Amino acid sequence: MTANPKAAIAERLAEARERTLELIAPLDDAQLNTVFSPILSPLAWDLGHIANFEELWLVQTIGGRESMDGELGRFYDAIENPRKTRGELPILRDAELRSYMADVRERTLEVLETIDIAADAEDPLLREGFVYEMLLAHELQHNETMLQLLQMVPGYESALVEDLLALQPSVPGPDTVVVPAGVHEIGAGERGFAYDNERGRHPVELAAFEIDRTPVSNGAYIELMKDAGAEPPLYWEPDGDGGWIDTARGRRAAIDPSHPVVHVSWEQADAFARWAGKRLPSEQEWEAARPHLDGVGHAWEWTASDFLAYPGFKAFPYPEYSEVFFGPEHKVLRGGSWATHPSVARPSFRNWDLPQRRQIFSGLRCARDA
Ligand code: AVJ
Ligand code: FE
Repeated sequence: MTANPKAAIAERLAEARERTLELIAPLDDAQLNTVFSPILSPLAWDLGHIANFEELWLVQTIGGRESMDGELGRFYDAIENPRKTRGELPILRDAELRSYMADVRERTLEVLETIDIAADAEDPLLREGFVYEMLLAHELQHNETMLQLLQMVPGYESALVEDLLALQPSVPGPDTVVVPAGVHEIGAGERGFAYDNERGRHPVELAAFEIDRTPVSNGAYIELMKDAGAEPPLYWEPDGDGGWIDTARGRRAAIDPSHPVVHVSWEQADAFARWAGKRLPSEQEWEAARPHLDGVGHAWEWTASDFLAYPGFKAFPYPEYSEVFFGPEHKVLRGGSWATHPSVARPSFRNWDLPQRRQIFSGLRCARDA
């Protein structure tokens, strides 16, 4: 790290890009262009979208420059183009894609030299370097989306993925912590980077509750399958011997019963909690209990909460990040997974998805009224 804030930003942008490129290094162009699932984009779309988002915010909006190709933005608009249509779009591919990514980055660094990112900068996009933090978070979040897709790529092997998976904790459970009734401050404070949906920080009164110290393990989930006939997580297949194996990335790997379960839907998570005589925590309970919890950051944890605006919500800097997704159709996930870069997973960070989705690295932890 360096003391010069602009050099520090440039360095972090470079690190995020290195991670992006490391993830795709084992793949050829044909694999980057392949649609593996209707609910995920081809990797080439994520790459072009990462660069186009950067061009839009750091070059056009902040730098006041014209777009390099007026048409491109349309194909990389996530709202206009549902994931299942992204394979047919005339997106950038192969060498053209790589040079667009590099050209945008060159312009980004030129613009960075000309602007004022002081803590009290007049433009809220620049204050405390907000728009750069947003860009970094965006690329790193898309790294996780890419890792979701990479689970579907047969033969994909990466030292980075192996290293991250090797950090999976054992989650012995069920050890619980009681959080007494009281008022808890929920959401991100005024200072520091956060998305609009994490603000404003507000008090929430919670009844006393008990919550597991660790997320649910594979072994515990297997008990639910045996006892209640529950569906397996995504990528699990029978091993032919009454047990289960993990087929993600086309392997046939043993399932470690002590690791947190992932790739379960909200319905599966909710069913587990009820089977265990418990329930899913609300996202407010999760955040209030966060200082006491182990195993955070290895699986996203489904909560009982719908993805809704906090009191006083104001869309910033664009309504398509959060606001258009508010409503009862999306459930909130908290925590972070092995595929989440640690800088993304603040205690106030809110993830969301449709309850039936399992391609995300989603597990759960149980709670109950105390
Ligand atoms: C917060 C993971 C639900 O992928 O839809 C990426 C993150 N938003 N680009 C998503 C996001 C815009 C978002 N999630
Ligand atoms: Fe995006």
